[in-house]
Amino acid sequence: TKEDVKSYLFRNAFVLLTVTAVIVGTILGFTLRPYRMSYREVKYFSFPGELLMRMLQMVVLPLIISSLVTGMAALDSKASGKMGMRAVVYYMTTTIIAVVIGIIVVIIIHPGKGTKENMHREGKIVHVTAADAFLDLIRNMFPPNLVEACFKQFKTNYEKRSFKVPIQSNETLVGAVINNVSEAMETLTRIREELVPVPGSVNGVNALGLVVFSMCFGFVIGNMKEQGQALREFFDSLNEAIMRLVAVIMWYAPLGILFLIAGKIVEMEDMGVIGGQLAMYTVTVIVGLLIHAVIVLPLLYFLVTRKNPWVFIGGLLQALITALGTSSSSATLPITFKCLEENNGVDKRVTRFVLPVGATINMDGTALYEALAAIFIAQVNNFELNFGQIITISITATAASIGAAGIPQAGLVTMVIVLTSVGLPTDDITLIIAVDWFLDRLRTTTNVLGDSLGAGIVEHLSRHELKNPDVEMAGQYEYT
Ligand code: DAS
Repeated sequence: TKEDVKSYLFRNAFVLLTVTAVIVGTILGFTLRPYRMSYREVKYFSFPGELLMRMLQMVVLPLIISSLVTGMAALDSKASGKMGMRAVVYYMTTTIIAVVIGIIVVIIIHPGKGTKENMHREGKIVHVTAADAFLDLIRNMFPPNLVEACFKQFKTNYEKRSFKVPIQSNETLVGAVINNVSEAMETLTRIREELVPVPGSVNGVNALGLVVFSMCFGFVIGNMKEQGQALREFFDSLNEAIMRLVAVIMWYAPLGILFLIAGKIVEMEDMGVIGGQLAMYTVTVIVGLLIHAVIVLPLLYFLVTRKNPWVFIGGLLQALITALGTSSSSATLPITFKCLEENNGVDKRVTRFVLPVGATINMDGTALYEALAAIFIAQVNNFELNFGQIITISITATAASIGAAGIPQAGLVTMVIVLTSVGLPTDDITLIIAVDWFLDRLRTTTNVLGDSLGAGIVEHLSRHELKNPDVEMAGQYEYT
């Protein structure tokens, strides 16, 4: 009946609006492309998209902190330990499967046939050693200053010298604004390009450190009986308030996504530079990601839960499209929360606990891409990899995906770790930069899918603990 159609449309309004946004954005982008907008015009044009990014980034930090603290506090240590173990096992298994798929497809398709001499290069690469990057990752788990950890942190190269962009850039900006605004903008872009985000960071913020702190803090206040009550209530209510803000942002999201996509299409390079090997490389990455996202992950979900994975994935559509539009799994996190909790009815005790961690460390798409790209670079260098080196690539690709921040093209930065581990030339990353913005969107979508299906799987495996909140969960804490 008409009423049914109406209620169906309303229930699916978000998804419909978002899908429409993608279609309209794509058409708009291609229509405006021939006009060859200047850098500034593109910036103006994609302004609504930039606003969406900023809104999502605005809520993501308090969301990560409040959901992890309440998530940990709501579970007793036995339940949280079990759930944590399951999540870690899921993350490791799926990441390793992703790496193996990446390696198999790149060896079978062999996109790097021929030499690299005729290939196009773009940009410059910052040199980092794997050991330094790894130590930085561990270091970041323990931020010496929590307030500072919430600020943007960048490093020139993984040396001691670390400084915050806002101060530096404002100085440059204020000085230059008087003379010429556009010169200032250029300086700003240049400064940004010379910087490398800290590993494990979200939008340059040390998210990994905050994740570790929030989990420990939540664990402690969960065990504090009456004394912890005020803090538990505070973080619970903070979390609720943030989620309400997210609900408002969701209504704006389709418009933002429309302009993010249209803006990217308008400004992207001409496809002319994408020669034979690069085109084959792109196809190889797409094939690998599709195998992982469309076959392996849904199958795993089905095998564990015996539920239809496609129904679950259908509920995630808005998060997946947001990932595609923003290229950032951390910016997508608020939407992922909404989709999982509201559309798929995943228990909040699970999402609050596993999603922030997943978004920070579990990146299947990135892991697959890191291994695949490294072997591609070996192929264009006619560099024969032995079995030991392939194993080394698998291990470093896994580490690099854990270390990669959930921000656009972070995987490209941590790629250096993989290449240096087997002695491949890091400058050859410039060979794949031309297509990376596009592949980044696809791997980000895969990352978000992996985190979400993981939440579904962990919920299923933890159903016994979840069923009995009075016994298994910290009893003094009323969960809402
Ligand atoms: N784009 C990143 C993400 O948010 C990771 C990457 O660059 O691979 O998932």
